[in-house]
Formats: sequence, C-alpha cells, structure tokens
Amino acid sequence: MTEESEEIILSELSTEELVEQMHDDLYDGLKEEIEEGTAILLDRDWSADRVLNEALVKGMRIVGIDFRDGILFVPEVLLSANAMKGGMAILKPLLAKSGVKPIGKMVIGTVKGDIHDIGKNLVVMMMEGAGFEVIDIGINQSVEDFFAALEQHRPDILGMSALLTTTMPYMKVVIDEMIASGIRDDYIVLVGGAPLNEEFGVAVGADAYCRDAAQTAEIAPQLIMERREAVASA
Ligand code: B1M
Repeated sequence: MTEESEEIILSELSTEELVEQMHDDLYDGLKEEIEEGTAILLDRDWSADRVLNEALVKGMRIVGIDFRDGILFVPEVLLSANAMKGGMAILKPLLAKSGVKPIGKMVIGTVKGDIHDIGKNLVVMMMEGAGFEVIDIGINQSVEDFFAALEQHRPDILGMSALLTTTMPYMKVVIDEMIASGIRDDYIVLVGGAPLNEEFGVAVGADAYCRDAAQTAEIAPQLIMERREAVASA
C-alpha cells in the first residue's frame, strides 16, 4: 500500500470514486477497506446485489485478468480473494432472506483437485437468498465425499463447481458414478464454473449448466417445480 492510499478516507469519496477505490483495494488485497467500502455503499442505499456485482465481482474480474497475464501471482490473488470474502460476509445475511421456508435443498462442493471457492460461495449465498437450504461441503471434494453428503442430507439438488480445465472433467466422474450406482435420477445435477459452458453441461450429463450465481438461483426452483410436477402426475 502506498502512503498516498493510506490517506484516503473512503466515506468522503463520491460513490463512483468509492467503487473505483474498492476495485483498487480488492486488487491490493485490503480486506478491512473492502469491508468498510461495502458498509458505506449499503449505507448509501445500494442493494446487496449491486454491491456484490459492481464493487466486488467486477473488481475480482480485473484481478483475474492480471493473474492470467502473469502480472499478479498466487499470494497476491489469495489476498484479493480474502478481501472479497470480507465483503461477501457482510452481504451474506442481506442476500439470504431469513424466515422463508426452504423451497428445496442443495448439496454443493468444488470438485476434487480444485480449491477455488469464491464463485461457489456466491452460489451458496444466492441460493440461500432464493429460499434454499444449502449444505456447502467445501473444496477438493471426491466422488466419495459427494456421495456421503447426498446420503446424509438427501437434497433435491447436487451442485458442483470447477474453475480449472483440468478439474472440470471430474464432474463427469461423479455423474457416471451416480449412474453406475443407480442414484442419478434421484437428484437434479447442476454444474458451474468459469471454464464450463452449455455444451459441457450436456456432455457430462448434468441437468443444467449455470452461468452464474443469479442464474443458478433462477434455474433451480424451475427444475424443482418441473420435477415435483412430473412425480405428481406419474
Ligand atoms: Co486460480 N485460476 N488457480 N486461483 N483463479 C483461475 C481459475 C484462472 C482462470 C486464472 C487465469 O489463468 N486467468 C486459471 C485457470 C486456467 C484454466 O484452467 N484454464 C487459474 C489457475 C491456473 C490456478 C492455479 C493452477 C495457479 C497455480 O497455482 N499456478 C491454482 C490452482 C489451485 C487449485 O485449485 N488446485 C490457482 C489458485 C488460485 C488461488 C488459490 C490463488 C485463488 C482461489 C482462492 C479461492 O477461491 N478461495 C485463485 C483465484 C482467485 C482465481 C481467479 C483470479 C478468480 C476466480 C474467482 O474467484 N472468480 C481466476 C480467474 C478468473 O476466473 N477470472 C483463477 C470470481 C467468481 C465470482 O467467479 O468462480 O467464475 P467464478 O464463479 C461464478 C460462475 O463461474 C458460477 O457462478 C459464480 C458466481 O457468479 N459458478 C457456479 C461457479 N461455480 C458454480 C457452481 C454452480 C453454479 C454456478 O453449481 C451449481
């Protein structure tokens, strides 16, 4: 952090300047500043959704580009991720409406070999906000881990996340094992993550590919409703 940036008083910035400053602070991995900026934007009547997308996710995109281009390295990106999580922790209770009867249950995890969890955590928040009960089993999850969670929690939906081209094929390993065990049709399987696309979702045998957290929270209730209607009319 430069001396100059130490002198910046976030609450005195205009909203536009504050959002730009938050992008810089995310880049520099400044968790406390991100938490403060998040609180200020909420105070200025920004919705939690808007803070998430315009201040945090947009800032993280810049981090991603510089990580890809070799300008930022793993330790710096970890600091950015940590700062992002600080902001997300403030937004979480606002995104998750309390007291709503769950409309369904989802088990979600990041697949084996993959430790990225920011996107998955956003999906968890948005799904909770949409009225789902979500059991987040974390990162680096094997077939056995997913199966144990399905057995224990009996969700409507299994969600899997992967951020690496090397780990995304593991989703098919899980789904193939579900088919082999005769449990595939007991669950709606949703997959997501930056390197995936519709075609990949179809190829691995998922019920749907989810582009982002908001779309996941839209698709999930639709698929649950279709499924319940199909069961009722069977
Ligand atoms: Co990683 N990393 N990383 N990384 N990292 C990427 C993914 C990469 C694209 C960067 C790059 O080169 N541009 C690249 C992958 C390249 C590839 O596979 N083609 C990469 C690499 C190479 C690596 C390492 C191999 C680097 C190394 O060690 N040499 C290593 C791998 C570690 C491992 O997993 N085994 C690694 C490590 C890390 C950190 C630990 C430093 C850190 C992760 C910290 C953490 O997650 N706690 C990290 C980060 C932060 C990133 C970037 C910069 C940001 C990812 C992120 O959080 N995005 C990323 C570059 C990028 O994507 N821009 C990169 C923000 C998030 C909100 O978006 O995750 O896409 P996203 O989630 C979205 C959607 O995809 C969707 O909804 C989310 C919210 O809207 N979604 C789902 C995601 N999961 C879903 C599940 C669903 C539904 C929707 O289920 C139903």
